[in-house]
Amino acid sequence: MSANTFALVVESSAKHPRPDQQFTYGTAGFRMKADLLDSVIFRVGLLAVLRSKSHRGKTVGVMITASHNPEHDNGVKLVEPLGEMLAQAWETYAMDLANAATPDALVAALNKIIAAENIDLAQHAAVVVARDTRPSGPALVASLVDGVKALAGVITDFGVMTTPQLHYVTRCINTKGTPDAYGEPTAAGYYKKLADAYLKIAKGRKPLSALHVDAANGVGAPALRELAATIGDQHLGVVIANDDIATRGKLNHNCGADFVKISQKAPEGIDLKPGQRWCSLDGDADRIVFYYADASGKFKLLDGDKIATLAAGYIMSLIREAKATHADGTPLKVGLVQTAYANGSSTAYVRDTLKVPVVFTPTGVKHLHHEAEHFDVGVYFEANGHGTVLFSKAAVKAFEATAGKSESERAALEALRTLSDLINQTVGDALSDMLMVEVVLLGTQQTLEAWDAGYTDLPSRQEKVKVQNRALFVPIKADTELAEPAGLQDKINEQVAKFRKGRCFVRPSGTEDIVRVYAEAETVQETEDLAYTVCGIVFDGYGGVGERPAKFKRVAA
Ligand code: 16G
Ligand code: MG
Repeated sequence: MSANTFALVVESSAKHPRPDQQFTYGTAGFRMKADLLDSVIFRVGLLAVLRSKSHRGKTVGVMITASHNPEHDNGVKLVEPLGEMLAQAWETYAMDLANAATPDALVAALNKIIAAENIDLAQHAAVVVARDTRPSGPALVASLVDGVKALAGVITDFGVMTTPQLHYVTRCINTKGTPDAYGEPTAAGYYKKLADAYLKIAKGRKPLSALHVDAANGVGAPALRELAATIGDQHLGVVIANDDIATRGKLNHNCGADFVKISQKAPEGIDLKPGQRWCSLDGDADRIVFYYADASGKFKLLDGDKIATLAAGYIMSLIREAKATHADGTPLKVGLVQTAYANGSSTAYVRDTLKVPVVFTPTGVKHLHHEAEHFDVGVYFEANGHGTVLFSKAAVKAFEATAGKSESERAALEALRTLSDLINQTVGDALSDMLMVEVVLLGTQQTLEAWDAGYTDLPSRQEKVKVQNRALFVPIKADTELAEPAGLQDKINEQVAKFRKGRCFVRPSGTEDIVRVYAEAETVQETEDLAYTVCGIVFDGYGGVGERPAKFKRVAA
């Protein structure tokens, strides 16, 4: 293609100059300080048009968010037509475009994608975009619009939405009018779909006590308010805390799912009383964790692992009750997908008590999602609270085709059908997961304490170490070990062997310029010792930068 075809691209890209910076499409897309993102997002607009054309004009989604990260960060990720994360090969294209240093290089990168993917430039292209509540969002949407228009794509701006809502509308648009129609492609359609499914199960049941929701001062606050209004307060009592999206600096600040999970304490400024039920969303409402204070006032966390076991246990019991099988009588395959961050106790509970097979993948939703698709009912959750339950076409068919011989069989089948509507099939969704948990607890009239009693978490600890070059750390075996730097894994193993129930791994973050250290052991003290010892080993021997945190331990040579 001649440079002429791209005259508008070259002209527009001059308005979005590229800073001298290397950009990486990581675990969750491009993510960094918002003021570095203008050129990247313009170029993501170009890429989104090409992706749509390569899907023969199907609509591609773009979400502008930095999730649980600080308010001054922002980010962007692309969503495939059925709501999945961007295909891996296209991540490379995204980086080629973002890092092209001159107009000529940009045109060359575009031509390379067009040739490799055999794209017909005359093909129509459609893109939808939404953003979270970050102040930098509107300007970045404008950059994206410029990019989409520079390649003559059509763009629809859905304004402020949660990340899962953007995934939902993308799938709805592309399935509208087909047998796989997913719903109305609007925010209202999303609330109605969830509310209808929830009410089918909740109506006629004794409501639980109010659920207090920390909305991280983000988009989850207005979204939950809409959802709760659509459901009606006689069937779901929610009390929303941290719902200030107007005041700068509050988003995710000392609150939200990530803060609660990492610091293992309640958000600051809330009054957590024994007997209350609490949960926290993250800044774009695709993660959720629950918690409560026990009788002595001690903070107790119910993280993604606990949600996964609750869901898997409940769905297994429904399948048994419904006697649902494939048409040929073979049982439905239920499985659970976890990452290295899953608490060891949860894995043991799933395998030994629930008797559900467990599969491990590297960190990052796309890996878990993909693996969960191999089951009829694939439950996947990261410990951080991101996850969902996927139902295969065959499973949905089984729920529909099975007649049900008794009242209880029919009720279980109806519950399974409803769950497949209630649970977001595109991506982990805090609001959908919240309703899923409520439905399970309603069905069994369980308190958070009773839910928590299934198994006891081993103490765990997550730490960060700032290093010169995190790319030197090469994880293998689903992030549980390091292939490089040479020798480091042996040193970690040597430490782990000293602790009862010790487990520890180091991996480079895909979203921040650090490496992460995870440790668990029999006691809190041992867990901290193990974590800080390994942090010290990494910092001292493998390029630690900045001030050495005093808590990091030194190992005698
Ligand atoms: C992103 C991922 C999440 C992963 C986390 C790891 C999505 C939607 N989210 O938040 O799955 O756990 O990154 O972050 O893909 P890290 O690489 O910085 O530890
Ligand atoms: Mg998030």
